[in-house]
Amino acid sequence: NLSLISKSSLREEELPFCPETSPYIGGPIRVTLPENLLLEEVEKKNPYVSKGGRYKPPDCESTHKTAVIIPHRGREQHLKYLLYYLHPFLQRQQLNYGIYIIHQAGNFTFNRAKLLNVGFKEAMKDEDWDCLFYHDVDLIPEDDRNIYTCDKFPKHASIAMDKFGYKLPYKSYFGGVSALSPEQYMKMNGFPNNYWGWGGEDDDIGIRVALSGMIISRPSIQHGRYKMIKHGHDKGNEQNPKRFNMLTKTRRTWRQDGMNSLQYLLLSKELQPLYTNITVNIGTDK
Ligand code: UD2
Ligand code: MN
Repeated sequence: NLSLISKSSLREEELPFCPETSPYIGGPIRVTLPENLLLEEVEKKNPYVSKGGRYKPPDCESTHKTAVIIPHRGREQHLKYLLYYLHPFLQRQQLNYGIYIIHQAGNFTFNRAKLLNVGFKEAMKDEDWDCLFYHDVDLIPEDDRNIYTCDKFPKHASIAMDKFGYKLPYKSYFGGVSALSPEQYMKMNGFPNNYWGWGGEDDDIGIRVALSGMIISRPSIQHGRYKMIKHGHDKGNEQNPKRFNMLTKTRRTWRQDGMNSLQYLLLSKELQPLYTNITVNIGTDK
């Protein structure tokens, strides 16, 4: 029906921009982990989320387009809780957003930073995102004044985590949740591809920010609060013994290792109800 189509496209054009500060923001969030939570319940609670985990405010035109990139393997329970909190959180901020799970295929050693590079590349194929959040699967934001948009400089959002007593463990710390615009990301050649296993990649990323002439931006310590779901060490993500040595070389390696050297095999891309799942073969340590 033509008249209907033109009517609906007209309606979209007429939507006013969302206000600078969303009226739905409520401040602190009490995070609990309800037992027996089902993904279907999370779906029912988020009727405006469309296939692939995409959302736009229904009543105004958002001025922000944010993709959330989550590195993942074998943490389905954590993912369920994160989606349960993150969808309503982002909707209260009136963002145009999408959630991407970057799933490492196989049992080779995990590589968080390389998965994040894949997430950037694949998400940018879908949409001209103006901000990408790089998000551990087990970190739940505890205050929705922690706005998921980008700053003038790369942002480290998880400044206050329960596991570090709601304090920054050290000044250059960049782990957990961070946010960069595509321009900021490319300026530092993305993240390193060669950190296999646990640790070091977050510090390398922090060093890249400085080496590419930028500084770290952060929310306030009251707003950047996160709860980390308790967990042990994963099989396949053992501590990387090379990390200290590698970190002394970042200055020499960052221009060659990153987005400009990224290689992977995309195995599948599925539009799930609450997220886009990208399964990828990223190879293994040589
Ligand atoms: C810290 C940092 C994290 C990263 C890591 C070192 C915090 C809160 N986070 O996390 O950003 O720098 O140290 O590498 O301090 N993952 C899987 N499956 C696995 C292994 C990892 O999905 O088998 C993903 C998942 O999104 C997880 C993230 O990688 O949250 C980081 O791994 P972690 O949670 O085991 O490490 P953690 O808590 O020490
Ligand atoms: Mn963790």
